[in-house]
Amino acid sequence: MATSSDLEAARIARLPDTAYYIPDFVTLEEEINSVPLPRWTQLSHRRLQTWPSTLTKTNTLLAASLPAWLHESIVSPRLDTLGCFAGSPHQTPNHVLINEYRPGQGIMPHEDGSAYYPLVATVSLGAPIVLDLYEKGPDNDEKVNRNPAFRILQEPRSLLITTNELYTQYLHGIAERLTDEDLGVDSIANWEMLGDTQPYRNSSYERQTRVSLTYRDVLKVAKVGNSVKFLATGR
Ligand SMILES: O=C(O)CCC(=O)C(=O)O
Repeated sequence: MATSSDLEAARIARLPDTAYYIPDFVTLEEEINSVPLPRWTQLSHRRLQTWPSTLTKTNTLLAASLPAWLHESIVSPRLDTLGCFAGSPHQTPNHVLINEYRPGQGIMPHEDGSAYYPLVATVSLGAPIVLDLYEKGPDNDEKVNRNPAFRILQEPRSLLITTNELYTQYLHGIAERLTDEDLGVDSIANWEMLGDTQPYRNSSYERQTRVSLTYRDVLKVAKVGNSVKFLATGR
C-alpha cells in the first residue's frame, strides 16, 4: 500500500504547487465492486451523490459517519496511509461527492471554495477523463484564458490529489465533449506518470461513462444531536 513517502514520488512536477497522481490506486476487482448505491441527484450536466449529506447554507456538515462502503473499505484507509489528510482538521475525509459523467457531459470551471480543507482526493472509475485547470482572473473567479493552463489525464482506477496553490489559485473543469483530443507528452501534465499510454496512442479517446469519488474534509461540523436536544428543551 502506498505510504506518505510514496506521495512525494507521485507529485506532478509540471504543475504548480501541488498535485499528486497515482495510477492503479484501486484494482480492477475493487473498481467493479465499488459501483455506488443508487442515490443520484440528476443535475443538468451530470448525476451527483453527496455523502453523508449536503452541506447547510452556512457550509456546515451535520455530523454523520460516511457509510462503510465509502470510508472503511478501500479508499479512506489508503488515503490515511498516504497521510494526505494528516494536516486537515479531522485528519481524514468526512465528505464524499460522487459524480457521474456520460459522454458529452462535464462540469463548468469552478473552485471548491473555503468550506473544505484545501485538498481534494479524487478516485476515477470506469473510464478516463481530462481535467482542465484554468488560471483565475483578476476578480478571482473568471477564467483568465479560454484555454486551460494545464490538463491532467485521469485514468480509470487512478487517484489525483490537488491541494495548496493549485486548490486556491486555479479553477478546474471538465469539457462537455464526446472525444478528448491532443493527448500527448506536451499537452498532458501527468503524461509520464500514466499507468498505460497505449489507449491514447492515437492522441485521443472517446468518452465513456466515468464516475469520480471526491474525498474532502469539511471544516465546520455540527453535532445534530445537540441542536435537536437544544430545541427540545428550549434551553
Ligand atoms: O469529477 C471530477 O473529477 C471533478 C468533480 C468536481 O470538480 C467537483 O465535484 O467539484
